[in-house]
Amino acid sequence: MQRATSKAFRLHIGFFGRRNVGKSSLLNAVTRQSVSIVSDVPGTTTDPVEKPMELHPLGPVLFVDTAGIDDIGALGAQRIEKTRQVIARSDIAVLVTEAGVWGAFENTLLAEISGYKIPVIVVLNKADLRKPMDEQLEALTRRKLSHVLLSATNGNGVEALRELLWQAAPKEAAESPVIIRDLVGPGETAVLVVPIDREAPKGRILQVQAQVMRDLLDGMASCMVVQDAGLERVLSNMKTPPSLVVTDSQVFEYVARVTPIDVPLTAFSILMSRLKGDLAAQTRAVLAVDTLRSGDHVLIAETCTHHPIEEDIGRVKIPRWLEQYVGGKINFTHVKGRDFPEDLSQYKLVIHCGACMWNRQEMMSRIRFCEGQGVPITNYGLVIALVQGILERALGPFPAALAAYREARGTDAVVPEIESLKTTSAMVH
Ligand SMILES: Nc1nc2c(ncn2[C@@H]2O[C@H](COP(=O)(O)OP(=O)(O)OP(=O)(O)O)[C@@H](O)[C@H]2O)c(=O)[nH]1
Ligand code: SF4
Ligand SMILES: [Mg+2]
Repeated sequence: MQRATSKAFRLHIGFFGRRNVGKSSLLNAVTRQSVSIVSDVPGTTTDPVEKPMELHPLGPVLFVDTAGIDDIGALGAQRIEKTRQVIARSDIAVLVTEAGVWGAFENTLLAEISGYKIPVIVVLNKADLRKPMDEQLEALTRRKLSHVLLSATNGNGVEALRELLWQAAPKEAAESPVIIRDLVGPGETAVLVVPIDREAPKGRILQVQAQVMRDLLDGMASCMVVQDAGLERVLSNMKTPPSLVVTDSQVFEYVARVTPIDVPLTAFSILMSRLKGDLAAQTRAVLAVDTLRSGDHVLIAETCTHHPIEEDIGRVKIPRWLEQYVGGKINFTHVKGRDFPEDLSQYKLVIHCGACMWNRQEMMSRIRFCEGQGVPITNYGLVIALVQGILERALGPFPAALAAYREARGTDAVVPEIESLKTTSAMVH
């Protein structure tokens, strides 16, 4: 069977399944918005409901919620045909069902999806009501079907679904993830603050800085690169304020002071957390800093084995700032590259570099490893922003992470536009 060409460059992700399994609820949970009408009356969704959004780090996607098509007689051929058309233009299919629910309908749907040779992810929804029997899970594993236990009602499993979507995405999408170009539109300007101090590498700039510049160029945006000392002058000379200032987190506090409050600001390492890791989870984890007491153990991990700049941040600056913040002595352990303790039980917190040299899967597996041991893992830039009192500002460009932080901290969570402050036409190229 020939696949219909996707109508645009967005990755199309379709939600399919019987009526009432929670497809529309899942769309709302993934987008954190009320996009599709939910009700306990089977057959609520009659026509496909589309929601374009930024799904980091994949970039622009189009989620499509479809009508449940189990009861052919009651629904009519037209509705079934519409759902079929969505299958035909999907890049990834999400087959939604519930614990204990799998029959001829799911097998037929799966066969139809397989005909288009697109990856499929099975969601066992309503996990808050009941867990699947072992046999159902074993059958999915035997058939090599990616699956996730999820509750659209309480949100458990939604992050795992995002991860599976990332893994299932066609290679081209995964190879050119969005770093910054969703935040700075075509024709707009970003200011990048790159301090050149004793530790700066001679005659070159860091890979992460080069990657950010390249991503801006890909998005037809421009950038000004400036040292911290020149920032104030550059900003005051600009006729139009920049769409974003991105700084090396070592000079975060100073840059926050001289950048007008209405200009969005973040750090290279926070962009990296979004790209390589899980910004919302790493942001929630940074709250562990507030629970640190004198004598606690903290693990500081760096991906590069030789890197004087990060070494200075990891070995000198972060320890100094953290001890000042906590008001006591912390026991720091430093690890590099793939060295990582098997047993994390003595650590209250893991602080990781931006991992710009690693691929996302490697960083995510480290995050999952720490989470599996119940130890929060955060990121250099997030810790520095917190101890310098500018975390909320640094998260301004990432409303979903900011909401996750506020929710974890127990303050009013403002429900944001998902992941991205704005979607610009930069994505259309
Ligand atoms: N407890 C629980 N209820 C859920 C969950 N997800 C959906 N529901 C409920 O299941 C019912 C159906 O949800 P919908 O999202 O409308 O289901 P749908 O698959 O879109 O249904 P159709 O549009 O009719 O095909 C609603 O009453 C939801 O509140 C869940 O994870 N847990
Ligand atoms: S991988 Fe980590 S240590 Fe290496 S340059 Fe990137 S942020 Fe720095
Ligand atoms: Mg529905």
